[in-house]
Amino acid sequence: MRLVIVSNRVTIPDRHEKVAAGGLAVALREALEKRGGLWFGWSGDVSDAPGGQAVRTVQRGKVTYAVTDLSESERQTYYLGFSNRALWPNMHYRLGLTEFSRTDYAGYLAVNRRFAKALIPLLKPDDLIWIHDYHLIPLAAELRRRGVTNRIGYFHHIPWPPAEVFGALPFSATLISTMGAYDLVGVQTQVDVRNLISGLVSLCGARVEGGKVRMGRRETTVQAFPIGIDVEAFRKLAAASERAATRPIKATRESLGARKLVIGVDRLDYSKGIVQRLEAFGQFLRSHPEHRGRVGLLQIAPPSRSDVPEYAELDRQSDETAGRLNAALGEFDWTPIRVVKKAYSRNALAGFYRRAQVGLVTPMRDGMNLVAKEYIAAQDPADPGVLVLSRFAGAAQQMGEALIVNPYDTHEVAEAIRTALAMPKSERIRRFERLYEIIEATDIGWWTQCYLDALSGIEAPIQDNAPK
Ligand code: ADQ
Repeated sequence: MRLVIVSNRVTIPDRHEKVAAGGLAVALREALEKRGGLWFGWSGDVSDAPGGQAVRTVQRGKVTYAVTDLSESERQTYYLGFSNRALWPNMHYRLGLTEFSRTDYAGYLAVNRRFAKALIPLLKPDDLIWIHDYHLIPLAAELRRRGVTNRIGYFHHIPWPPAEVFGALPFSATLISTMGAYDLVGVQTQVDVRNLISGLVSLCGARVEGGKVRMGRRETTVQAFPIGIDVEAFRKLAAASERAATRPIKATRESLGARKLVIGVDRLDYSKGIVQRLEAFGQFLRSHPEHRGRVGLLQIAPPSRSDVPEYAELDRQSDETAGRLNAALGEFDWTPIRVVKKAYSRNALAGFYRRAQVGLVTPMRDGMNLVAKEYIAAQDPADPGVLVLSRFAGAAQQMGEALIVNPYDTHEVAEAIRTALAMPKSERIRRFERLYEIIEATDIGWWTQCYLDALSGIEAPIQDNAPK
């Protein structure tokens, strides 16, 4: 069976690309290359020219990339609007930040319709179709409506909130009912499974039978598939960084000297708890002044979605918080917090993680959080650092040997930093070994394989009766 992947953004690999960018994109590309396949989605470009939204295809080996531009109004409504100002905050349990507009919702549905129409001519009868993430929830229903009977799976990368929270979103019942068009819905954790199923039951009257959700004549399996990383590749990158003389790694080594390093790496997003984390680090330095001058926090946070006002506000807030804490606590020869708003290569990131005694991963809510896994993969097994992890990251379900914290409790996070810095080597090694074992056993290859086995093992779907 050929694999067809659909995701909001598609990056066509450079013909001469040597070093993989890592993570999900690479894993999916590998799965496609193995079987041969098609990857469809937005090119990332905006075009209002006539014909600008036509589908362009590019062949790379056994993989066909098919991309379309968005119009400016589609970008505003589908992408920035409904996906990122309504669904994203709602699904991260942030009702106060959820901005709903009917125009945005109509744009979201229209892009899903347009994607379905554009994809159909490219499909073959036994293609296995795998759709990714919240931008494209109604896509399978649009495909079914047009007669597509292939197996279709969906993977939801972000949390699925409780029915009470999701139900606050206008049209939530209509939107969640479109899940019934999938044969398999994958989410990150058992909590997400429970929330999604209870949403399906309470918002659109689905019945649960033998572990499957039944809506009309169609059955959908909802299952957790915790996403992983390429542990082995990341471990090698990190080990190589010890010898590497690349500028960022060398300069970090020199500028830190004997000082200890606490590291945070996130897209600049309010779900990641960056401002709260800076405050917790300030609290740690206030409560434990003996650490002043001896440890620093490096927060790497490249801006994302800067066109969304809530993100611009967060950018301002994190600058303000870091500036205020540095002014209050810094010394002429020591800056406690460095915020760097840049994307770094995988090599450089791996080197930073390895150099850091503490990995501070404290999202307010996160589907999984790959940084937690990258931090562990990058450690020196003979002298590993300690992961401080929010209980609200999906990763906490698997990584109980981290120091688990509530990111809303500044004091608790501050104390966890202190505990991590003081932890004896034997305990660090014990915790690290358990964590490494878990992330290795559930790496990205395992994840892709489990998902695709489950999707292809499911009986052929019943003829179309997807919810309209
Ligand atoms: P994200 O919200 O993007 O992903 P995360 O899982 O942490 O969050 O992945 C971020 C990735 O970006 C990591 O691989 C990290 O190394 C990289 N990155 C972050 N800052 C960087 C920088 N400055 N330079 C270079 N790389 C950087 C969504 C969900 C998550 C879920 C993933 C995968 O929100 O919960 O784990 O999808 O399903």
